[in-house]
Amino acid sequence: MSLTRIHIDSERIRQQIEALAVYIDTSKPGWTRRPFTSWYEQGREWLRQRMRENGLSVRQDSASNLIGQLPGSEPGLKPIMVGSHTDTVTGGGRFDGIIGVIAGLELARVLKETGIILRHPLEIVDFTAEEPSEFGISTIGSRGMVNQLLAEMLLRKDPEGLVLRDAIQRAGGSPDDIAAQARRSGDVAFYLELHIEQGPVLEQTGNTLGVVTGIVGIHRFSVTVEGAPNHAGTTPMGLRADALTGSSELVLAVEEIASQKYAEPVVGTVGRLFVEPNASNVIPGRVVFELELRSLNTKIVEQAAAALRVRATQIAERRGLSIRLEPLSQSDPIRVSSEVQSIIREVCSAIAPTIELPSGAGHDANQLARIAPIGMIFVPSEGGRSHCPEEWTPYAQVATGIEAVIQAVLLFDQRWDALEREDDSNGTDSGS
Ligand code: HGY
Ligand code: MN
Ligand code: MN
Repeated sequence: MSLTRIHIDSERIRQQIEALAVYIDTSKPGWTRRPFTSWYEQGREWLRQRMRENGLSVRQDSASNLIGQLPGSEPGLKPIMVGSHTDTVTGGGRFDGIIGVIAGLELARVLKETGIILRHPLEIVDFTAEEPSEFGISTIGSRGMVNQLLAEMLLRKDPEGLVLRDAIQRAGGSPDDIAAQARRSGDVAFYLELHIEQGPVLEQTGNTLGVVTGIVGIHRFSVTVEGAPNHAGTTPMGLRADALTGSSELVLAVEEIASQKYAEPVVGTVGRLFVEPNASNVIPGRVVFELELRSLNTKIVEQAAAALRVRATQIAERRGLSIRLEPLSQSDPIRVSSEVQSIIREVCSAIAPTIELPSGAGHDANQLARIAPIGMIFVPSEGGRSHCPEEWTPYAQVATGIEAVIQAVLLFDQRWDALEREDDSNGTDSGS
């Protein structure tokens, strides 16, 4: 495919990423901008101004997603949506999610400067709270947009007692309207997200762009292990019901079970754990931790989760503990349709060395796939690192990814009707 190239100034990209990167909680390591915090709101105010400067009209929807809009030349068409998230994990980096939103700003800037008017309306979205939040739920804004933010979830509290629905209200949403205002299947013509790979494949294969073929589903659980708190000095080893050693055995079981051979890869992680009473001379009486399992195939995740439940029962019986695994949140794996992949591949391979690959990270695209065809484009992560201060992508590679997004939107805008007839629409894969 011959493309009229669009030059994206990597210096401007650097300035925008670095400008947003100042709105962080400097008491935490790396770049930390947790959702529903003052730093997050300051970052969103910066984003509102950039959206307006680039000719977008700005609003927030009922789930508090920040949306910049442009009308299309054929208003009857549904919008093309480009977005991602600007919240980070604690101790995260400057690129995860952020470059997908910056790509949307650049697209709006190019349209404004060239005078190109797309056939479809355009929406640039900063989805609220994509990362696992203090409420135990990730992709809060995109779940809300597609009516997957259930009543039970809205009533969840964070450790300080803040209720999620109130957090959404404070952030500019209107939780009571989420269900009524949710987007339904067909309300969005196409969703495209630029993201860092957060893994090693692009770098190790010498590619600059990745055409995402699928996105893992994530099942997260809260595990509560209860034993008997007791004196660390006077309680003989054989008479203990130690909640932490029992938890440690189960954490190692997550690693063991996820490392077994399955038809498709599985990963399992425990990244967050609380010990009570957390004192050096008290045998831990209670431990609460969060565990997550991921795969492109739901049935395999369910198989691994079932094996973990069996192991938890065995550990509980042997150690005189009670162990509860409670579902926290779940996202379905996504297969990107072959038609979407081929258009993205056509664009990317005309711009830079390109490879197809699945995403081991979850994204807002997992939720948007419930109502629209989705596509994702990756750029490399240096050393495959992410969710840490070492997260790094050369600005020139970010600029290449942004050009790929802009070129892909221009192409989808022209070819969309053919795509709409496409039977092979992507769907959530329930692990067939
Ligand atoms: O956890 C994830 O996969 C994503 O970075 N939120
Ligand atoms: Mn992330
Ligand atoms: Mn992300």
